[in-house]
Amino acid sequence: MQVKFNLIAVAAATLLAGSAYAQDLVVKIGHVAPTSGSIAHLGKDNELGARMAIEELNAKGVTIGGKKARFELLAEDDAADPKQGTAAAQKLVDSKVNGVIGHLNSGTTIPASKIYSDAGIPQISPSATNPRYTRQGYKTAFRVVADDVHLGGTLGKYAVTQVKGKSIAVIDDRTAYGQGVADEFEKGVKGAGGKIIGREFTSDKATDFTAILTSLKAKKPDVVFFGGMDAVAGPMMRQMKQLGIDAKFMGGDGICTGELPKLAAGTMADGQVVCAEAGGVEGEAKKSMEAFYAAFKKKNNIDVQVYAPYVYDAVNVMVAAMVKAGSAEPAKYLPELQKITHKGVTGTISFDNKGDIKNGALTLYTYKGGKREQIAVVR
Ligand code: ABU
Repeated sequence: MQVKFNLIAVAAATLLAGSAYAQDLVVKIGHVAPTSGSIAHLGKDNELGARMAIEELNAKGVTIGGKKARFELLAEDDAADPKQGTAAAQKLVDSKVNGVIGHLNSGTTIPASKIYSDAGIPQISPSATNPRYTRQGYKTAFRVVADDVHLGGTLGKYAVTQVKGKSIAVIDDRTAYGQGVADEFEKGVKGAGGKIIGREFTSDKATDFTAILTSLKAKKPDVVFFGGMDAVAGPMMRQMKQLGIDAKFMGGDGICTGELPKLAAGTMADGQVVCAEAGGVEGEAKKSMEAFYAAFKKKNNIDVQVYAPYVYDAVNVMVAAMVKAGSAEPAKYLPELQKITHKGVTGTISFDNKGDIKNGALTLYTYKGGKREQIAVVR
């Protein structure tokens, strides 16, 4: 009788142990970026930042509402294409993700944001800078970087007051990001009393810029600003050199990457490029950013391109809101995300009522010896 009782007790304990495991809370975090195509190196940078955050959270153990959380990353490739972006968003909604980090590009983030908003799923973009993203009235849309009004405006003023550009040319790639940041740059130049001597455009897939560069060359620019990504900026710089255009080259965060010198293939002079990352830290706070760069390199054997630390922070701020809410259900943790203050590796993150980061910073960079070199952090 006693033996039978013991067997029942063991079976019950085994079942209980099994059910305790079954009661672990599975939290699905979606991530979307272009991991194929010409800016796949940037998409992979973002995805690796998300993977680092997820692995660390699972290793340290996080409790949400009394349950041990197990985080899963559902990573999608949108190839920087708006149609693929909305398809990826719908796939994540159908998979019942608890939240989404992404997308990388403004041109994919903006159309995808309606899908997440309709499904009530919080979305944090770590890199899309077009202001429209957070100005559509969607309560689910957040971003952890400054926007193009701040970015383009600051660079425009800098081109006139610091670079001392007297005849400034502007080119954009006609994407939501490229055209938007170039428009803001123009406003910044004019606001500082500078002169735009020409405006041309290309596309995010173009490889030959001879016609537009030849047209601008005739106007003798001393600064060329490009609104677009590094994959186009690099070849553009090579062709500027071939055509003998001796001008400073400026751009936003899309060109401000570790890959730009390689893409420019030895045609970039020291100090020729001035660009800005839409975030940044200074003083004591730099230590955590530097520690992230080192940990990223150690883990992945490659350097950060630009936005991996912002993705890492975006995952962590979303999870911090879930912990505060005691729930990973979107409707329950969304109010906590709206009022959160989170100390991340990219600085302190809290959001205004549009979902934009409060007190966003910019970091101005140049390149020397093929390496990014910080000029200043500005707010
Ligand atoms: N912010 C630069 C790259 C992403 C984008 O806004 O399209």
